[in-house]
Amino acid sequence: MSTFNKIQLNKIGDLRGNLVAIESKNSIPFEFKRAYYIYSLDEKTPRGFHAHRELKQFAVCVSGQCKIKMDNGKVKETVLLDNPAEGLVIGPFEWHEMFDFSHDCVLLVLASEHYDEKDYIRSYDEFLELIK
Ligand code: T46
Repeated sequence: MSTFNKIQLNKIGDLRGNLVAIESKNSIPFEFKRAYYIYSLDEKTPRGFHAHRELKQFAVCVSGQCKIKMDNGKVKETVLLDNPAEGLVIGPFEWHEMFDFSHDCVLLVLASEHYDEKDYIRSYDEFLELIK
């Protein structure tokens, strides 16, 4: 049983292939205002290294795979994302680091708010202070 919230999405498959739909507040537990994706990633160059103050996000590897190290200040867990029909909720005050990207990795992220750099906590020491 994981501390962090992995969600299985409904995969609709037929002879033509698969389709996965993600509905705001239905497939995932929040409304999203923004989508972004990261790709052409270097296997040896991790990303992330921050937490958010308010932002809720849902990350799904729509191609390839990667790992996300999750840390809520009490529990640290590495989550493998390797299935386009499964994603991970990244909540506020969850420090996250993405790494071990496959060459074909495309990580799609749905976010509850528009981009706001002020929402980022980019210092791990500050993160630990804030969650006390
Ligand atoms: C997160 C993880 C999973 C924008 O201009 N708009 C955007 O919507 C985003 C997400 C980023 N940016 C700019 C900010 C930076 O200048 O793109 C540049 C790269 O962003 P960052 O270094 O934060 O990228 P990652 O991959 O470390 O983190 C991203 C998200 O920023 C972050 O919210 O949780 O993916």
